[in-house]
Amino acid sequence: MPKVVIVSNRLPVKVSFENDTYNLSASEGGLATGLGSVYKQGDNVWIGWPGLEVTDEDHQTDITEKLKELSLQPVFLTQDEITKYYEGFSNDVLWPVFHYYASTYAHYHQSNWECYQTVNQKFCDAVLAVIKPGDTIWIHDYQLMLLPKLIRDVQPDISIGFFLHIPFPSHEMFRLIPWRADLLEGLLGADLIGFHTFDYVRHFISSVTRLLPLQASANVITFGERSIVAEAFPMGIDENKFAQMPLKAAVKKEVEFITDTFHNQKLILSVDRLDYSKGILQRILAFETLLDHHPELIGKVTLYMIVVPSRDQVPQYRELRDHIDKRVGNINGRYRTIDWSPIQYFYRPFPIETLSALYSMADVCLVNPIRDGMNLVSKEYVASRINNDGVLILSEMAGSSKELIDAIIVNPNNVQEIARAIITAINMPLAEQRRRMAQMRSVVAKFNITHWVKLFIDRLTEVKQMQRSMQTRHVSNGTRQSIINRFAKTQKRIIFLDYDGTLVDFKPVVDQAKPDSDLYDLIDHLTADPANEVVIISGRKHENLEEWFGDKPVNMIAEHGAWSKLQGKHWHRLSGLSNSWKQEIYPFIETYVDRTPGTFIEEKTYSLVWHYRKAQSGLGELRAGELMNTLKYIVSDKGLQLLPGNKVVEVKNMEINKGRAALALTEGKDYDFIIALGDDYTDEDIFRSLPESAITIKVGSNVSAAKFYMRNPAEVRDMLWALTEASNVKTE
Ligand code: GDG
Repeated sequence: MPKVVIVSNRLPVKVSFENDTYNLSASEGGLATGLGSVYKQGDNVWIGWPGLEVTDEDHQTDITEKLKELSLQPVFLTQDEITKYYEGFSNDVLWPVFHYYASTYAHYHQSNWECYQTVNQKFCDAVLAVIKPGDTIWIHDYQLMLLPKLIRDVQPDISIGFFLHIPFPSHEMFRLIPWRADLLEGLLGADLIGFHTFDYVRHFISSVTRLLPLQASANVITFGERSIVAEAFPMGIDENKFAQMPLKAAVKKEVEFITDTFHNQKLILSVDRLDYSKGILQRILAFETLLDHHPELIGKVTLYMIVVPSRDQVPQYRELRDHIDKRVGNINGRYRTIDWSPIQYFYRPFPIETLSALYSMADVCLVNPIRDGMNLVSKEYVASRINNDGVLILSEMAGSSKELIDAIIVNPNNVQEIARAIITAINMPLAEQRRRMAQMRSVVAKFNITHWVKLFIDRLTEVKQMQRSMQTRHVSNGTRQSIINRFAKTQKRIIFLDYDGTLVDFKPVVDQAKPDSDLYDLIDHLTADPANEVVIISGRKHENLEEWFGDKPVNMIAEHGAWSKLQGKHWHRLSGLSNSWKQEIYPFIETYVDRTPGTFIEEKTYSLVWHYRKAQSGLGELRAGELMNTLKYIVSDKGLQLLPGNKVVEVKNMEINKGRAALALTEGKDYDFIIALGDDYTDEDIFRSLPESAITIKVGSNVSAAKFYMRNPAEVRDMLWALTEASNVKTE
């Protein structure tokens, strides 16, 4: 039975050591709850660090055994590894860079990077020790970015998913990291890479295509033989748990106590881990601004601020804590009255019951991170509002702001705006609160943690199936041999060969893609067999094909079918076509040439082509999209067709079509072997028009109507050479 292995830096468990014995208790985080339905089943397991250093081997064995009962498996780390891999690299490079704090907080030390590699390898060893072919691995977060590739190198077919819980920054930020390519390659070991928002997906794909020699089509990255999907999976919470908590006696008791303490006051709640990305200082400043400008609120509003200790051995975090202490002290000192303090500040964790009581009764929840991958606190507040009242103020920099659009959305750097949002929130009419909260509650209820887990796992299965179906369609040795056998048995064959991208690789300059001597040799061998009729079918100009293949015994179809030349005859132009439209369209395309350095127009008899291969990466694609949009309307009533190609946009007469041209050559002839190879959008017409018995092969991994696919021109040539050998045997 195949199993699922979850891997994260920390195991969802608290381990404490008392009276020479280890006590374990499960930690109740949202992720642990959501994944509970996965890792507690059958042989499934969750691998990670138990959260403390254990050097004694007997103790390690003891912990391992106890964890096993909980379906958990430890990776033990030394203090040195924790300092370098976790604090030094994960939290001192990846965390600040991914939260846009590169210049203030990132420190790039080679030894920390080396340790990050070593520890990722340690996790890899632990995973490899338990997995079998057919299993699924789901890796979590930025501490383990190298792990997908490390596993893939040993288990090439295994199914691997990766989810990043923090933002993926713009390429401009990400590229600052000295080891950026290794990190991307590490992630690309996965089959499915998940992020909280679509923006992070975009940033990731643009980093991949700019920093690595790889291409992506929409959200699919082609990496060697694998198609890797990057997608947004906004993480949810255990909504039901938060909706049920306020009904519990313990929580009701807490609510009573808090109500007694803060009666007649508007309570503003904030809950965060201590971190510079959470906007804690900005929040205090906004609250101070509020009191400065609205003295009528003195004594009537309280900021209840919970900060959960985190990483406070690290100097930057200690500094932040000191700063918070000081500012809170200042404000409380300035405004405090005998029975009121403006800020109730707690630097410690609270039991979930207290948290729930606060969520369920706070008039306002203020969530204003400077950057936050998702932010679960905002969703927990919403889920706890079972009466549909209360107001959420939410930073536009939190991933959750993409879903909780009925919150009051603020820019966390705009202290004045936050202060104004607090005023709006405390004065918001109940009906308005209910309208907004009901909307947000339905979003949080639907996209809960169970939904998130299911969506991710289902998509991972789909991606794997897609990869496998590509693999079965790949012309492997077996398929190749059966094509050759069929070829050898036949007497009247026609072979359609597209040129660019099929017989030769794409070159930066159009005219550089001239045939080489190996290709000429190959054509000579193919045409030496009288049973073979070879057709070069291309979008190139007929002058081009004539220059290259004019003296070869081949048929030629140029400009996608506008021109054709049968072996030994003259070039013939498709009749009844007009190209007067070119005068009108040319100036449109020319404006794109003027605006986009490195691009040019190629003019053919019945088409105009805008080439952008040498344009700045990204800009060319952007302009191509614009150009397509502009031309879409202009061409529709002119009988023209728009073709997006490999770094080109082409406009041509609709009547011209490679499929029709191919059909014209095959119709009424009794070929017993038809094969067509092509890489382009336009070759799809050939694949579709040929009879069912034809062998159609797409070069490249995009979706295609072809029956099979090959990876590149080298594979194509290899197979054609094999065919010539088969026919040599026959003609001897
Ligand atoms: C990372 C990303 C992303 C807080 N105080 C107490 C307490 N908590 C719980 C909350 C919430 C969790 O901690 C905090 O989650 P966040 O999402 O707000 O933030 P990070 O810890 O930074 O998490 C973040 C997340 O990963 C998931 O992908 O959303 O963007 O940075 O669940 O309830 N729980 C208890 N007492 C407390 O005092 N019991």
